[in-house]
Amino acid sequence: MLSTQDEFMDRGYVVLEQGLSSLEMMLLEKVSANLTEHAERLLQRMHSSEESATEFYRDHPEELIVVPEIDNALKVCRFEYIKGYNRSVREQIVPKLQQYIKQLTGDEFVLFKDKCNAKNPGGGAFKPHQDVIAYNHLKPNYHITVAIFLDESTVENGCLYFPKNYRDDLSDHHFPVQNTSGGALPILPSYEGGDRHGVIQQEVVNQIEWQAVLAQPGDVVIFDSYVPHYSEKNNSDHSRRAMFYTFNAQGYGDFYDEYYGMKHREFDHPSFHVATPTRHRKSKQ
Ligand SMILES: O=C(O)CCC(=O)C(=O)O
Repeated sequence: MLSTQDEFMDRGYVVLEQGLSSLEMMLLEKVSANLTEHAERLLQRMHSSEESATEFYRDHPEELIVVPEIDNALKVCRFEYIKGYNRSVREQIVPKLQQYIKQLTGDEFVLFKDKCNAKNPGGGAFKPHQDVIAYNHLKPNYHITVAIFLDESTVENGCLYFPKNYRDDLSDHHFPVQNTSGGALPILPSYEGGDRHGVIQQEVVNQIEWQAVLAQPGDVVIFDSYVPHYSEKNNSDHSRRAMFYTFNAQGYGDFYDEYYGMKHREFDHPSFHVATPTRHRKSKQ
């Protein structure tokens, strides 16, 4: 049987059941409730002033970033910049996640970005993608994300799907690789531009054996930025909220402020909307 570290290196992800305690989950529930309320107020404000998100964020570089659902400008699809906004996350949650990553990789990692996906009923399908495509404009070429589920994540409400082992499935191909601190990892062919920007090409998706990764509140899924993943729409009556904290190796430097500086200045940049069900200016919706 593989150790957790070997499983992570082999497959690109691991699940830590109940990786966060009930106290930590209570804290995150509180953060999520406060920030969701704030995010809803921001969407109302942009809607009633008819100010575009691009204009709003250019003028408010310290604000929580909110992205609405593709078919409803007032419904929060996700919010971001959680550490920038919330001290308890910064001081209590981020250090714990850093410890987990150190146990897996032996290295120190720093926070690169963070977000909470609301995954409302009827919304929120994410097409198969590699996260690294969205980060390629910045120096670190390897990232590790810790996904924390605030709600039970089921097939019905749109859980994540990961490959059993995509590198084995695709071993007959010679896709370009990037040399990273996690090894030589492939960049899979994806569509460029438009609404499918960053979505892995269908013939490659079809060659991968996918599995649903179910999770309870408090479970933690840790995955690198090369492992392909997707999720379906939420077909239940309740939201499936999950937070995603993405880190890069400290040796590359700390990019959190640069990443969110760019996001506040260039809200519509296609790199920030890879394979997501979100509304932005270049979307046809
Ligand atoms: O929240 C989800 O269902 C999927 C999230 C995801 O794949 C992403 O944000 O890259």
